Amino acid sequence: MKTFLNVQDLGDLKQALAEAQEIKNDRYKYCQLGKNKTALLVFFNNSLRTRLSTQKAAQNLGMNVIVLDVNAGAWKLETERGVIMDSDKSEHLLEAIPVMGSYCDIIGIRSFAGLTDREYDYAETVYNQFVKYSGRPVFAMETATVHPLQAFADLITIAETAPQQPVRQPGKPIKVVMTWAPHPKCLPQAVPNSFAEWMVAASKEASLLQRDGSETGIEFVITHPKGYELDPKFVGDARVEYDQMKAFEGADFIYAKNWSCPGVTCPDKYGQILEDYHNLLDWTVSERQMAVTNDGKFMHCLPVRRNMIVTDDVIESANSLVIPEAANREISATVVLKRMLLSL
Ligand code: AN0
Ligand code: CP
Repeated sequence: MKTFLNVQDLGDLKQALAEAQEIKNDRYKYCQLGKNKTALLVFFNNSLRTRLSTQKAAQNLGMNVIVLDVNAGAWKLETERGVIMDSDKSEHLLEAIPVMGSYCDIIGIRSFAGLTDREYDYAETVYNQFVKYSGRPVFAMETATVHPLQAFADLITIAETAPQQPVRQPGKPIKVVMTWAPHPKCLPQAVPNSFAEWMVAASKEASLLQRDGSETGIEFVITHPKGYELDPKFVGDARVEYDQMKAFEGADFIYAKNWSCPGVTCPDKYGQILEDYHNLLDWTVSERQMAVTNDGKFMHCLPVRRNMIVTDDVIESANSLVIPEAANREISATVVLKRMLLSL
């Protein structure tokens, strides 16, 4: 595996889940694979989970790890070609990338969307420059439009929790609902894009998960206020239900996330908040909505703002998966790095 951006990069999901289980059973099984290999993790944005879990994953595989916080001590980088560099940016990414590539074997990139120029963001300009100029395999640690390490960890979490969900009707697929929730800041669409992309791919496999001793598939539903429609490239033919309570009915998993306007149905509003969050606080996930689910589990990628996205009661309940979900980031990253090491 030379790149990791989209679900297709991982290939067969059943196989990927089996590899995740193998790593979970013994996370040091491939501790010789990365000997004398170096992972460089480049952060243009803040992180807690991605930084720690990816570093741990590389160490599980016996790799050396270098972490670079671009905004804390490196030269400020210009990312656009053609500009006269008379601002505070001392170095161009087009020199910095091959230099970084010369010190490592695999590169991870965290570079969020700017949320002003949709075309620039959705072309994955920064990530693709790393692919083109580093000469190394590159994986996304949340780029402008995707966060595949998160989505893979989410799939692992759902797969291992699904067998414990109560069965309402035998043969019924596991119902997974992704809900928009309020937030005071403009956030990227990377997490919901990837979660949708991965759930759509998972729902195409009729027998990916286990429940009640038999194999079952996924029914995926997205709910959000009008205007927050995600890019069809990621949501495909997924069902969108604008009535949040209706979407939650019978759900086995609730996946909450805020995102700013993706600019699909209103291109001039790309990256913006469409309506003051004070008017949309009934979208905050609370016991009121959870009551109509099938004893639904609550998921969020974290960091989460309590009592904006989700109430204290729901995130602290026995049905909250946020901590095991974050722990599975080490597993998803170990599988991805293992695959990349095997392709060197
Ligand atoms: C980021 C986002 O929404 O994309 C990172 C989530 C993993 N969240 C914030 O900036 C709060
Ligand atoms: N979920 C996630 O990627 O968290 P961080 O932003 O803390 O890495």
